[in-house]
Amino acid sequence: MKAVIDNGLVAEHNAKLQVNLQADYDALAGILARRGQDIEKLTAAAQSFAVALPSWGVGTGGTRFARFPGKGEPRNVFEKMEDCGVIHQLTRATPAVSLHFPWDKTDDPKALREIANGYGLGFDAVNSNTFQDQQGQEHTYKYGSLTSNNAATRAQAVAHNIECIELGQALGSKGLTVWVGDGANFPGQHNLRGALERYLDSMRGIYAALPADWLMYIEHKLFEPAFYATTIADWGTSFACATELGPKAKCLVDLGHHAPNTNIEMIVARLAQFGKLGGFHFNDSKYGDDDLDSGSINPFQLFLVFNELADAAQRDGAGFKPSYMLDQSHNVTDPIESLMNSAVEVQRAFVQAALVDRDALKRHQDNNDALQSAQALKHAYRTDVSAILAMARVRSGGAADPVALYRASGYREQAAVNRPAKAGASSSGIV
Ligand code: LRH
Ligand code: MN
Ligand code: MN
Repeated sequence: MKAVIDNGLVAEHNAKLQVNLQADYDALAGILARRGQDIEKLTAAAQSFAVALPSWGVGTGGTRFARFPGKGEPRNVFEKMEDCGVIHQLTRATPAVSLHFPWDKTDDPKALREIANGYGLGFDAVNSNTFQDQQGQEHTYKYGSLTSNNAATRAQAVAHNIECIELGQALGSKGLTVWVGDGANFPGQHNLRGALERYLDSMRGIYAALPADWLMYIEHKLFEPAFYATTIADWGTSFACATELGPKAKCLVDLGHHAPNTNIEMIVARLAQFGKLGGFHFNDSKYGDDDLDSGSINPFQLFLVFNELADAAQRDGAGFKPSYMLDQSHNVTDPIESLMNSAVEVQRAFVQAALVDRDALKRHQDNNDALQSAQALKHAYRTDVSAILAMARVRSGGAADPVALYRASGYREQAAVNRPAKAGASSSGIV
């Protein structure tokens, strides 16, 4: 694997932290042993954990109001791979990238695949984009794409999704995520049932083009840009459509796409129960689709989601493999730092959920002991597993403290020199 940051620096950094890390790790090993848990198993599990990076997350995102570009932002998909390479090199938890077309479109997918592979990166699901008009496009999406009442607009949106599948195939991707912002801003603007019928009709066309070993992920979102009625607003609609389309269609849960206080872990449990949980876009939020860093606002919710995932994995075995992806927008932090931290926070929730004593929990539930049931979860959640995460990284060749090493490496300062800003450029494609 090609090292973006000098491996000598990584070794030096880890050596400096080694004594303290080992002491913390040994102390935690003792605490866990008293609970009958083997730290080595947990560390191995942490090493096997992976969450994909959003290509659009390595540039500053911006809001509807402004974008304040950072220094040394990637200017094309190849530079995005380099930044993703740093994140994976230091965290060893992000071995895949989720691309977004046409933002990441390249004439040379072979070269992109080779460069990404060189950094130890593969490709998770590719994302289509029919929520913006693209240059030179014949029909506008102003009034909808896959749900448009204009047949030619729908055909154009279907063709774009099929092109995404073809691009993804050339890159070794195995899934297509379809999110549409289609909907209405006014009661009566469109026929609620008619819009969903047109959506399904369009999606059938895309589904028919899916290769045998591909999945299609339907991503729901409560609102925005449609503020009255979004066509695929909730998991119920997503589930109904995935069921209608067939076994290769599954539901994707973006944590930020729900009303505040929604019980997202229950949605996860429901989708898993009926075999339709396809994957995640991890992020965090306080109010809406805030796209804040994973675990930055409500880490307990993230843990509870992983608690359901651990339960589903226990019930359903190796066949249960939802796709884990980050989907965040970074406005006030260095995107590389945010993505490293977020990957570690998601990995933390995964390890904490693995700590839950499932037999004890079952016993408490069977005894209707609500207090002890809740404590069984809290006990796992309150355990500081930082030493496990750091040891997993070090053993896999990453950094004990990724953000500290990244800052010390001077990568961003060098990127600022190598990648002079283009006036008006938008690295994510979000304008
Ligand atoms: C929509 C969304 C979807 C898009 C991404 C840029 O809010 O979550 O996943 O593809 O943001
Ligand atoms: Mn998303
Ligand atoms: Mn979103």
